[in-house]
Amino acid sequence: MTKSEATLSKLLVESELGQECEELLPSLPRDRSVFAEYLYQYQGFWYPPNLLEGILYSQKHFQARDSDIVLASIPKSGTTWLKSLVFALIHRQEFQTPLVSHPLLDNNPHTLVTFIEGFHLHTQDTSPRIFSTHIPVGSLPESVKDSSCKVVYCCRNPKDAFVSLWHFMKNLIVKEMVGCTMEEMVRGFCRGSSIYGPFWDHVLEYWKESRENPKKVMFVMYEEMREQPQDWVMRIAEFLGYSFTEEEIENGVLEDIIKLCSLETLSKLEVNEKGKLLNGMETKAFFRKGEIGGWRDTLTPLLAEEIDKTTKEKLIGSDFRFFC
Ligand code: PAP
Repeated sequence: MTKSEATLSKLLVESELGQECEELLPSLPRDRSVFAEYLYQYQGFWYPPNLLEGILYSQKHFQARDSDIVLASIPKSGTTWLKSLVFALIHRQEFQTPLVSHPLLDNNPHTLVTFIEGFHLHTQDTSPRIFSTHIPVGSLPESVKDSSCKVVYCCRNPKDAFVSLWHFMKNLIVKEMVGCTMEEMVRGFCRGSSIYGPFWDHVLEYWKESRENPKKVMFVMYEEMREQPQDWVMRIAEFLGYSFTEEEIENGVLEDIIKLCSLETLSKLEVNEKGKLLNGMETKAFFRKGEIGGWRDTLTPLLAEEIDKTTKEKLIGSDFRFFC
């Protein structure tokens, strides 16, 4: 077993499960998967055991504060980028020369923002606290729903998100993936049995929540942010109560933040080229092409059609449309 096999395996499967999770697992539907030996279905969504453990723990113990910021997404929809942008915009007074000296130059965005499902591993005493999560809206800890904390949800079109996940898993050489064909993984993705899946339910539930509760949940699209980053970062800042002033914009503060957080800048930093997260994952796995419609290089027309078919079915009755 190579080092990266060992570490991912550790992240997804082998961490010691608490008693509650051990007792719950046998009662849950399970499905063979490439992400772990089995994914388990809990409250309508699919997880490897140790992420389920983290979700159960956070549902019980996570205490949101009114000032907290929660960045939510389903994997591979722009999490790393959103984390860096929000961290930089919230802390822009403290770090006024972001292109010269800034925590994001020496730390991967995932280490600066605490993952709710893993929050028992970290503490964070700054205010506001910034958290991230992939937990579906219906399974968020009650305190997130009950407090006045703000949630920003980032979505991406399903084909690019799938392809990004495929490359991520391949890069980490997941033991279980050896021999797994893309057809099998597309099939699992479309029937919902994918990490934090069903993808579409995840997106649609946050979309609905953002419509019903727009002061609480802001819904952004990766593709729209790629096309108009200035506009969207300003909107996110306003939503969070940290609007940019005209003076800041004239002085290039917004522009510098966007440059600092760009794929081009972040992916070339040593910490992101050669670093590792605490769980052993290589930071370079989080940066690839960041394209809109890049799925064409990886998916055959037939597989793309399969995903499109599921998208069409899932969107029946909804006013939501993916960017492409
Ligand atoms: P995560 O959910 O595991 O944290 P996430 O960051 O959501 O992953 O997704 C990674 C994708 O975001 C990659 O897309 P790709 O595979 O299609 O290339 C990655 O390249 C892209 N990405 C990472 N950082 C940035 C950034 N700063 N700006 C734009 N895209 C980015």
